[in-house]
Amino acid sequence: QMMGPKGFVYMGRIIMLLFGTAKEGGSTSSPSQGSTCMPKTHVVFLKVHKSASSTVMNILFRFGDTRNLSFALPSNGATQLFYPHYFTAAAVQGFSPKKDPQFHIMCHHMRFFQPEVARVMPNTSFYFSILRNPIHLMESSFAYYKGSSAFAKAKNLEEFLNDTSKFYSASTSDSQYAKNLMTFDFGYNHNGNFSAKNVQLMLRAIEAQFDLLLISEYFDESMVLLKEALCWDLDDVVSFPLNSRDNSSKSHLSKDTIEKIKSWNKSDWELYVHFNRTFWEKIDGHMGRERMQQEVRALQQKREQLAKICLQEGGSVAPMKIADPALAPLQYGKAKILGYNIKPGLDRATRQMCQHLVTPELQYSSLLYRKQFPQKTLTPRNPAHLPNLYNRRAV
Ligand SMILES: *[C@@H]1O[C@H](CO)[C@@H](O)[C@H](O)[C@H]1NC(C)=O
Ligand SMILES: *[C@@H]1O[C@H](CO)[C@@H](O)[C@H](O)[C@H]1NC(C)=O
Ligand SMILES: *[C@@H]1O[C@H](CO)[C@@H](O)[C@H](O)[C@H]1NC(C)=O
Ligand SMILES: *[C@@H]1O[C@H](CO)[C@@H](O)[C@H](O)[C@H]1NC(C)=O
Ligand SMILES: *[C@@H]1O[C@H](CO)[C@@H](O)[C@H](O)[C@H]1NC(C)=O
Ligand SMILES: *[C@@H]1O[C@H](CO)[C@@H](O)[C@H](O)[C@H]1NC(C)=O
Ligand SMILES: CC(=O)N[C@H]1CO[C@H](CO)[C@@H](O)[C@@H]1O
Repeated sequence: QMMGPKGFVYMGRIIMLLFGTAKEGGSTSSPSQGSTCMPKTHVVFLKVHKSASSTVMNILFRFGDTRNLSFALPSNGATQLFYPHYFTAAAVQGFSPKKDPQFHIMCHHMRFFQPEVARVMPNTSFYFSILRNPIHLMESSFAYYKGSSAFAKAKNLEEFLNDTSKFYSASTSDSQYAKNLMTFDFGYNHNGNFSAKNVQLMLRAIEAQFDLLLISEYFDESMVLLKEALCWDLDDVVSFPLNSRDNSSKSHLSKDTIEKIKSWNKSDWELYVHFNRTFWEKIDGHMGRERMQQEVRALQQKREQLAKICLQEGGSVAPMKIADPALAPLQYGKAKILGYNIKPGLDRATRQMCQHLVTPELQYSSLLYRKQFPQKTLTPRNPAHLPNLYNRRAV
């Protein structure tokens, strides 16, 4: 089966959604040039692991922060929304079952479970996510989650893929990091039966629930498409890459390894190929490649200007070289995560703008938590006290 017994119920609800409240016309209903539209301020971002999603999260943080919008933040200052368990509304600080859904932006890591998300976010919310080529994703995941059960004993990704039965056990609670991570984050069984029919059902369900799927290999095009769909300005989606690795922890993969990843991550591969195709169809149908290219160039120019204004070294630097601890990203696994230094001597407003652009997600998340819940003492090291709903393994 594609899913466990409860997962089957989930699929039933998805089918209802498909024929019930499916999104009107996908998200192609974004503004065309000249027409007026209202910027969307209710947004659900499924933050898929290892897919440039930290950079997207920073864009959402800054958009909401400068407009004083409310975020669906993890309870007690936790860093994720009950991940790797299925998302539950009780994982959100300030959620009340008695009130109508009220938050503006939800963007922390979660394992997607639409019926619970709908309890927290208004029914007009815009749902989107970003996918990454599973070949790049798995290479990155191996470096970042080297300590996970499946990867810990393998010398390198080649060795792991050469004999997965030796290293991989579907029943470990962190097995998703080694197989079909995107499939898992979207709420499906990463060890499932990926028959053509099941994959089609999954794709249709995701299409019904999400307005837009972006592609991290085409990050700038993705940001242009996003601002069009949300009726935001290009300035709202300018960013510097966050949580990215230094080149020394990236490894070159052989052709053979690449083919093995495709078949090992069969479900993720099909997910990616499908939504990469619809991504380009959306560009062609909505704005055309020429206008897209113009907008991408404008976005890149804005990024370069900001780098000149903000960054002491003009770009990213190694973790050792980051002077301000408030701007130092979490170092994890074998990956060396790069960061930035802000130019000294900037005026207050510019300094704050620059700082927000390069503040790593954990620090920014804490800032937003303190802003939204000033009366609460933040205890980030304490595990959140949550009911044991959906507390099960994914097999
Ligand atoms: C956000 O809140 C702060 C503090 O209350 C206030 O000074 C600022 O004007 C608000 N900004 C917007 C855009 O509402
Ligand atoms: C959306 O939510 C609003 C306010 O909670 C409610 O009045 C409305 O009926 C809902 N619409 C749908 C289609 O569920
Ligand atoms: C992969 O397995 C083959 C056959 O078992 C072996 O000859 C080869 O050295 C292995 N390669 C790696 C990278 O472990
Ligand atoms: C996978 O699912 C298909 C139906 O979608 C079924 O025909 C097939 O037997 C299943 N395979 C396994 C190994 O369970
Ligand atoms: C890292 O690799 C990328 C792509 O190969 C390259 O463009 C970039 O210049 C490299 N960065 C450093 C600091 O070597
Ligand atoms: C993604 O789409 C682009 C544009 O059509 C294409 O060039 C590329 O090969 C596609 N990638 C994959 C993995 O399908
Ligand atoms: C290369 C490889 O190990 N592929 C595996 C991918 O996963 C399916 C089951 O989901 C296995 O049958 C393949 O052997």
